[in-house]
Amino acid sequence: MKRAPRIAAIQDISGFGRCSTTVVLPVLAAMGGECCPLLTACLSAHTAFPASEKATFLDLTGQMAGTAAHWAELGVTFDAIYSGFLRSAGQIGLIEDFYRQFRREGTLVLVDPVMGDHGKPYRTYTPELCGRMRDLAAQADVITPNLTEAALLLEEDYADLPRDEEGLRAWLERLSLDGRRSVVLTGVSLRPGAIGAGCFDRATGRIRFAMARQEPAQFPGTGDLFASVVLGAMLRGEPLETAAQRAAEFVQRCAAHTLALGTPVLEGVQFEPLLGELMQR
Ligand code: PXL
Repeated sequence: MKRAPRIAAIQDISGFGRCSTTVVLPVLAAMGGECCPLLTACLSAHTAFPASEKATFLDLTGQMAGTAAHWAELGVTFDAIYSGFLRSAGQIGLIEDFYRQFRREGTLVLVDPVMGDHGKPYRTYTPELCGRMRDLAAQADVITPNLTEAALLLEEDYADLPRDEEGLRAWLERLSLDGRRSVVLTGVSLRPGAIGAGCFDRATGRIRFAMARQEPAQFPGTGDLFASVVLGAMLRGEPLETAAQRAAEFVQRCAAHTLALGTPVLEGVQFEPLLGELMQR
């Protein structure tokens, strides 16, 4: 019996706006993965939309331990455990419990330390929650921070962000915790017109940059898209830098396609018609 790589995806579901589960699940499925959502919350839409009293948020923290217990009873095993946007320190404790229950030799643990963007933490990310995210990320095999999140993980000022390759290499080394975890640092640009990721691969100790053409807009949910493609590719056996290159190019093509169609930026990228590019024939 050979089954598809199985992923526990610890994410919220935001009904409108293309992020978290509505991105992670289709992308991993297209790449041949079986995605099992362990839902943290149910929202009407992602939080980048303007605040509205009509926005709904249902906290599902109370379901998480019971879901894990049922999965354990069913004898479910996972090839990867992937977490993203989180709401509370309590959820992080539950993920640590989940690692204790389900992490085995060879389980790939990816923490996307979603905490902020453009130099600022998201409004729900308190210093305490950022500290706990740092603890969680310390247990990961791979992390996929953007530059804002890297600064928060390193407790550096965003104003002191490295601007050149040498400085980025130093941050990548530090983010690797002495080579213990792989790092895909997103939103990195080494020259005008190109953007992508700096990668530290703990398997080789090497740093490489995976770049693609920069499109003139930034869409919500592209961090989730990037991390999901990286994970899907790694579960197919691709090395980290190949996985990151695939992700950088896919996100660029989704952004270009969406810009050509002209839909609102807050609705995220129209990745759906391009999912076929991720499939292996
Ligand atoms: O893309 C990360 C993310 C996930 N889930 C929710 C969000 C965001 C980013 O803003 O609001 C609810």
